[in-house]
Amino acid sequence: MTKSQPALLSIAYSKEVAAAKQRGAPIVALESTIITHGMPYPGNIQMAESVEQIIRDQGAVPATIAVLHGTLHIGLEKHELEALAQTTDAMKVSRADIAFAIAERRTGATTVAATMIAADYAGIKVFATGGIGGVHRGAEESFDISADLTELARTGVIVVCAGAKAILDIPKTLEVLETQGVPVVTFGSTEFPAFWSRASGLKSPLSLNSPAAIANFQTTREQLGIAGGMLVANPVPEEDEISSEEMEFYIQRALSHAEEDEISGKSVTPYLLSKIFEITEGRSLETNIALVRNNARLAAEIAVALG
Ligand code: PSU
Ligand code: MN
Repeated sequence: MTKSQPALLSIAYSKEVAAAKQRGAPIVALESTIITHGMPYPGNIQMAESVEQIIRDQGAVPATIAVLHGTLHIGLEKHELEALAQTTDAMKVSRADIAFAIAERRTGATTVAATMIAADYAGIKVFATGGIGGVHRGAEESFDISADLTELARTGVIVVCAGAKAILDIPKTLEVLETQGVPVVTFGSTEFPAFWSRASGLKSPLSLNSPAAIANFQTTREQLGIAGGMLVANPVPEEDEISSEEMEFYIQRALSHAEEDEISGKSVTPYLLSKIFEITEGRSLETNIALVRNNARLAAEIAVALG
């Protein structure tokens, strides 16, 4: 066995993704941490299934990515997706530990960073999610900066999100992305969106108005030999948003709970999301599902435009 062929690496493509790869059809990657750690059951499975269908309706093929009992899955069969949505002990895996989950035969839900790694491995160029990880508020003390940001700098996948959550420090998140050379392109607006809200008060570094223009921009970067991904921010539809003033009130409450409960590290994002879900009596989840669906549509259009 040569050094470049690890003994245990086992990968499974779903039937649909394998067929799409064979005929060169556009594919959109989807993450799984949003399913296991981002939303409660059964809202999570409803979201995951409807998002996959939206991608099919646009003429692309969905590839939900996860590690199931040590096998890296690129695309999940329906029963696998359903089982994952009800798993309560999946690891949340990023660049640091996706290989650990495979080597130790564990089940791991992939974050944005780990999903990008798997998508790139499978030759998938576009990925849809809700929000990315970023620089947390108080990062000057905690050093809590998501590995999603450095992954965007190194791995050539277009990530479509609804901006960064206001539970993060959005100005610092944009600064780190700029330092890392990651283009941040807001679709159809000059303002960078804040996940549940269309407004963040911050100007987007770049803006484009069509999926074809986004595809063309990434292709041009590749032609220049610039490695790395691109962050596309797609504002939540107006009818689904929660205003930033209202959100700030909920976020402050969630943050003070997190401080009281001494939450740190990987648990911070899932904890804050579930607190906000409780505080808003489920409304934040409805907005979350609506924006992921909106992102899936745009990601599929970009994948189709890439050809
Ligand atoms: N944002 C969401 N829902 C999520 C996440 C982010 O709206 O579920 C997940 C994503 O998988 C993202 C991860 O990659 O949280 C970031 O976690 P961390 O901050 O620990 O890097
Ligand atoms: Mn973190």
